[in-house]
Amino acid sequence: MNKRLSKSEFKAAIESNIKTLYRKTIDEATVDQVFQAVSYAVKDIIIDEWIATHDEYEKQDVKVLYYMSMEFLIGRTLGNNIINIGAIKEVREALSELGFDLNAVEDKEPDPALGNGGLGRLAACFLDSLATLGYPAYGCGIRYRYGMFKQKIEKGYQVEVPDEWLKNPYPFEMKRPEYAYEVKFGGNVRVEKKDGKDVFIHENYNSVRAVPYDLPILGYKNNVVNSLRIWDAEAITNFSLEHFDRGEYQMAVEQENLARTIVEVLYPNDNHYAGKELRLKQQYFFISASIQRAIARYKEKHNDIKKLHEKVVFQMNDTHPTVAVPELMRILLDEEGLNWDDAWAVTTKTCAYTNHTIMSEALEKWPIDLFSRLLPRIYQIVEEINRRFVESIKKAYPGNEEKVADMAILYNNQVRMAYMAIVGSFSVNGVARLHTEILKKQELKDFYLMMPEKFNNKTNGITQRRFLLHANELLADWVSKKIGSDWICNLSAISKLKDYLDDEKAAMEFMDIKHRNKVRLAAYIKEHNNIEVDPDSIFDIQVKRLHEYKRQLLNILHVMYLYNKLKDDDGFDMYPRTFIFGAKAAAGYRRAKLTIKLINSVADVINNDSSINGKIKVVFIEDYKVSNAEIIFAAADVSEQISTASKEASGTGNMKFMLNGAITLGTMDGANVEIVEEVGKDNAFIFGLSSDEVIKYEKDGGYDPLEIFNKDSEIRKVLMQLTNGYFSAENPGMFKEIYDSLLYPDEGGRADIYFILKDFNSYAQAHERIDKAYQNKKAWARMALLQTASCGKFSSDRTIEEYVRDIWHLKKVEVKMPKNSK
Ligand code: GPV
Repeated sequence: MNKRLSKSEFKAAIESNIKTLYRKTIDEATVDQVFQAVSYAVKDIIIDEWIATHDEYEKQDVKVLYYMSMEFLIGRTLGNNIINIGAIKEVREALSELGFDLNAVEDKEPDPALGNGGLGRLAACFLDSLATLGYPAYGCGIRYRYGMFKQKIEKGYQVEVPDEWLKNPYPFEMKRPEYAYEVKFGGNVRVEKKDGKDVFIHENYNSVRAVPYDLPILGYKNNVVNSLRIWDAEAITNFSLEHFDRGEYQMAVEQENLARTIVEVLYPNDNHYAGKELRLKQQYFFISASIQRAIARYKEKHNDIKKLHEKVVFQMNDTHPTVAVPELMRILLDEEGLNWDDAWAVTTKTCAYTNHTIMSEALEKWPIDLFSRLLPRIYQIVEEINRRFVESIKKAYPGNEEKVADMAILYNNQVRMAYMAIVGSFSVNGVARLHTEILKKQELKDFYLMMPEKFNNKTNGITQRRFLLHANELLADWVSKKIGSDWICNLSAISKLKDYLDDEKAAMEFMDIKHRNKVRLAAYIKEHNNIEVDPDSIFDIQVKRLHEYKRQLLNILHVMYLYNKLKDDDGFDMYPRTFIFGAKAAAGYRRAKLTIKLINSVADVINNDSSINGKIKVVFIEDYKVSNAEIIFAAADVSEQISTASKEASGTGNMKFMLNGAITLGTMDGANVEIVEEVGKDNAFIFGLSSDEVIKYEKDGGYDPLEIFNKDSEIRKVLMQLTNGYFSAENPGMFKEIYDSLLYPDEGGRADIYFILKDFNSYAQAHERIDKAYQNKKAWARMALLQTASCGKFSSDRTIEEYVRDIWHLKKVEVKMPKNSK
């Protein structure tokens, strides 16, 4: 860090910004205004580094990664930016002398929520790591006017409220109108012969202008500033008199509408494909703009487009950006004049694909009529990609028509996006070892057999800079005091904490910090839920999107079971437990929303029953998001990672809890497997079916939840409470749907498809082990400290280094700042 502002320089900058932005003095300013003023002061420093970084990239003519994602769940950036420019002390003191508290100021930032959950947050962690490691990269995404909705809980029900994150100007973004591109939809394609060659002319289309906004992504104290480029849409036609005169009013209205709707809102679906036309428009919109820009940038310095892959790599975050494959082909064929084979060679050396799920309901399969109507030229190219691919299947498996049916990109009047992504990419990766193995052996077996060299694993990771350094200052300081601060940029160094495992004083300090973080969360809960929780109870937390496969239902059914035991069984006792939930349900996901209502109904009854002496409290934290997640992870004792084995591709919350010293209660699913490998199976609470067992039941049948229901009176009692109004006196039938789903076959002919009753007893036993373990304070402290000490592998820095080594082949860049530049 060469450039530093002193405390008094920050003070002066803040005061002067208040003056120019609001014509006020600092004593008249609101906290909101101070947030803006501080942000501009910080941005001013960032800009110099941003310029220097891009100058360096230019000078070294580096290879650039374009990380293409429909979602970037970056969360608030002011606090992180202050840390990363190394000015936390100066800014905090400057503000304090001006009469403001930095935390309160940070709280005024809207939480940019351009993502749903794990997939979007992973993209944000990756950007953080790329910048910190000094790799040239752009995030490419959409500037949704409304991000993930805000969740309100009213009478126990989720209510969605629009997220107006752009209501006030967002101080860190920069509009870059000089890099605007046109993106075309609809119309038709006319073929003309020109010099004996077919030329494809797209006509009668509607179009919008894609205009990028850049958000700075700061590396940690290294002067590197990459960009997250999010695209806004503007109308190309404006309502000029000319158009009225020419009768093009209709066209002008249409294009205005297209521009307005295309970036209006993030689809709030996680792990679910809804097949909406507007969603496909969003996909093509940001992909076309991003690729047009990437190619224009490449051509500023290079004239051989056939070597594009030497300087450019496109990573597709799940299948949502897969139109990148035919869009790149279109540009190479129609605009750069390459022949098919050359264009295909370039494309398949430039694109790479990450798979994030095996859930069949998440697989994108666009109806051909919709796809071809919206993207006629792109569809022609997809047809040709498919025709050639089908030929190669036939060559590899002569006479095997089944293979063609199983693998063709176009099948059953649908475009199978995952298959196009695989065929068009040089790399296909899963996000945890188990997940990648399932892809290779089951879901994508045919593709793996045909092109094994493409498949690889990249186990997910998280950034310790946000989820420990920023989220848990007390613990971060303590760790640095014990072992130095290497862990901030090299998380494997945190294993040095293992020297303290049997140091009782250290373990007690660790638990004391946990306690203080529990007090902080308890205060948050008191303020937001008006529920008193005891920081001495076990904080047992499940926060993540609400989805049946994640099994929040198993968790709350088990809470009901414990409550029954406390009421019915005089011999039963338990250590006080606070069960904390946080989860948004997709707006149209009825059963998920009903589960939220169930959790809140159970909470109402239990929290108000004084006969159980506060042994159980149930809290549903409203509006779970990145900013409150930071408070939640820091305060957890137990991390609930209880998905049906094989369903959670990786999970990343599991890693955030581990980093903060919470112990995993989980199934052998996703990255839990690797977490257990790091801490040892005696230092995790593992239960339930294995993924092989689940897959076998799914294939061969043989599981009947009614058998369990009939045999097990405790489970039966819990289930009956779903239909007898025990937790919903006002409407006894309210939870009947959930009851039915557990016992009776669905349209697919199976009941309890997430094996909740099957895993119930094993889950309950794991909870008993926790109850027992927690009562041995010393042993628990050791186990908790061991979690933090063992999480080195789960840094997104490690993940990024693996992507670089195996897929992206980027070169690290150093950015030096002239001394005292201003
Ligand atoms: I596909 N994931 C997500 O958050 N949204 C999606 O639409 C899809 C996947 C998640 C997986 O469910 C997690 O297991 C995984 O950790 C995460 O993506 C990041 O890879």
